[in-house]
Amino acid sequence: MTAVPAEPYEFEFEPRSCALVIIDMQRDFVDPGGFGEALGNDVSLLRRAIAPTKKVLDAARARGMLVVHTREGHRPDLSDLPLNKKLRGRLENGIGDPGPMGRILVRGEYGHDIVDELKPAPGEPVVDKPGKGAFYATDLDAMLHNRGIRQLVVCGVTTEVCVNTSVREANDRGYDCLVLEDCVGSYFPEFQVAALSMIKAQGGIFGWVSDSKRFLAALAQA
Ligand code: TIU
Repeated sequence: MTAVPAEPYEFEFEPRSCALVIIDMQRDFVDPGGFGEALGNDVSLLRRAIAPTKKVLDAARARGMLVVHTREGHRPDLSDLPLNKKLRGRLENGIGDPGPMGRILVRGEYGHDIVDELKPAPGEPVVDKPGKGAFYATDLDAMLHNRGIRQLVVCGVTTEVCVNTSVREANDRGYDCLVLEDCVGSYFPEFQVAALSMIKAQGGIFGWVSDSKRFLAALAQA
């Protein structure tokens, strides 16, 4: 057992029962010229999570931790795209439509895939999810359960949407979550702060918050 300094108190974990989960680091959200930027967002606020997440990814791989990647997106026939999600935002070019990097958030398209810097290694599971939460309509829970995973270290985007939703889903399923604040990003600086505060408030109501430096130092001791 090793302990990561964190808020609201130290996060104790064992690497063999802890997985690194990287949420939706997809070109459409993160890359200049993608869907996220086309919606008027400043993607640099998300891109700054890439370098620290890469360090955590390399360390987790070296330590033999389970690494899981998620991608938000839909089948090419859009049969798993609910009408409310399709219509939301009244976008001229929304999910399923042609976008700057292929059909927006459609599986198999260039923009839907994970950025080169964080490309999944052979053997690392990639969970394709139709919703914001990583557990909704996916086999993530079975995958973690079958490998004896009880705790998650969470990186990815966006902090208040898919990261927060996934952490809440994980918490209700019995997983402890540690969110690394420099490895998650939001298009809205105020949401970054609020979303992390919501996780660690009330004694860690949804989980713990630390950063890559503190996690890497603890992992090196484990
Ligand atoms: N992955 C994820 O967070 N999906 C989103 O749609 N996020 C937004 O912040 N829009």
